[in-house]
Amino acid sequence: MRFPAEPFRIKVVEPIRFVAREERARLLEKAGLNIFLVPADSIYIDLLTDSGTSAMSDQQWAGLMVGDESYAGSRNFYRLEKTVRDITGYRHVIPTHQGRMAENLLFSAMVRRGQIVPNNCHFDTTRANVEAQGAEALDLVIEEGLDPVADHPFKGNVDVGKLDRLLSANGRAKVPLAMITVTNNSGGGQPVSMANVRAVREACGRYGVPLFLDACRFAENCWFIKEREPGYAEKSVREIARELFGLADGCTMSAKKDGLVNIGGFLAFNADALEEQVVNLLLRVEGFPTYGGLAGRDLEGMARGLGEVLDEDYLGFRVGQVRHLGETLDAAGVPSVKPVGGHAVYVDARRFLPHVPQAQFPGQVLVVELYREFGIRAVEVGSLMFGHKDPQTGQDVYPKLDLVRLAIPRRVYTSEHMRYVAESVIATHLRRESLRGLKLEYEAPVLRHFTARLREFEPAAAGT
Ligand code: P61
Repeated sequence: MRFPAEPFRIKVVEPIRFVAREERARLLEKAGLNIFLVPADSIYIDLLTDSGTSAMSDQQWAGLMVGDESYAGSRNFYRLEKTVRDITGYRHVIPTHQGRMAENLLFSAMVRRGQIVPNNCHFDTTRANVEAQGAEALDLVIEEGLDPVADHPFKGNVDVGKLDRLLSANGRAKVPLAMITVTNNSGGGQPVSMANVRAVREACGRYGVPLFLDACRFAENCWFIKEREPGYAEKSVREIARELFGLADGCTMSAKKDGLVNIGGFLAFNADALEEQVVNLLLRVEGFPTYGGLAGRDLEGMARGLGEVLDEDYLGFRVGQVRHLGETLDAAGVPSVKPVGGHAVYVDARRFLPHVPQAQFPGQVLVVELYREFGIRAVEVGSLMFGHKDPQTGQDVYPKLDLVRLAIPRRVYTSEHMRYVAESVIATHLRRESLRGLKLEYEAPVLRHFTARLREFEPAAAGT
């Protein structure tokens, strides 16, 4: 068997539409070749994100019916609190409507202007929330984590030498906390080893700096530890998770990933002093601490999802499904980030389309093609998302990599859907030389990829 088959059967179905190619081409044209502006019900397979797109189980849906919508003291909060305490060991559990609010609360309480917050790689919302405090968000992932072809079992690891130098040069006064993102989304969904988290813990401990996990994909990370790290094969993922969280002082969580819900998150930690500050802010911006911006039913769905995500049959299937897609593409010569991460396959668009210069957005070329020809939505993580003008020189600056992320929602698509995706990407690869670059027609001053409008170069101008 290539990987375990789906450990669930389908009780409810949601029809998806395969609209005609001419209609897809028209929608793309109308959207200025920006896939964010194409209506979702005209997409056949949507791999834009694995965030908030999970299918809930029958038990989770049943849980919604026992939602207690009391303003204060909802029973669903106590269930969530117990679940999170059991998994993490942290005393204080503050629900939030999603991950970025947990980040906002944490950094508002702990980070001041001029300070530095290290991480393996900050996700964009994490970076934005650190910077909103006037602080610097510093990425310290190991060298291999920046190299798409380097083979390393834990490419999400922090460079502990660099961290140690940062801490010894600056101390706690300048570094109010350190973070580790598990798995490292910005680096390709790559896991972090237990040994690395322990080494970071020790470094932080020497300088009295608290350590927090960005735990969105903690269960997938723990599955990789079980598979790859010596000494963990016989431990349960739940035990591994407990050990992982035990090395940190707290975590932020977007439950839209490994909470298996469509909305929800939390901030959890041990420090009593932090609780007061966080709750005071929460009351002003999010809600009472026993609901944190969510309905009671959402808290119940999250509590149940956090239990289900630790099921090892589920995790074996989940990580296996993503890996199988990556390996199928690899076997056909499609260049991608290796090894395959936990939640997504990242196609390397610069190597896929070497004739399209970065100034002509090779990742977006591939995204447009996958939708127009096959009804698949992927997302560009490259020149369109991160390219910008240098304010000093006025020159265009491009990121090192132009990637196309195929993020796989949890429990949503079958292996047949994945086969269709693989065949579509491979077919596109076979005719890659016919694909042309794109030109930017409109860009907003910030986060331009969400609203940008582009057009194709005319054949005669291609490659110029
Ligand atoms: C995603 F383009 N991720 O991967 P929230 N930490 C980490 C995340 O992956 C993450 C959050 C914190 C998304 C959704 C997304 O500009 C974007 O619950 C490691 O979304 O607030 C989210 O969690 C934030 C995609 C978010 C984006 C913002 O697709």
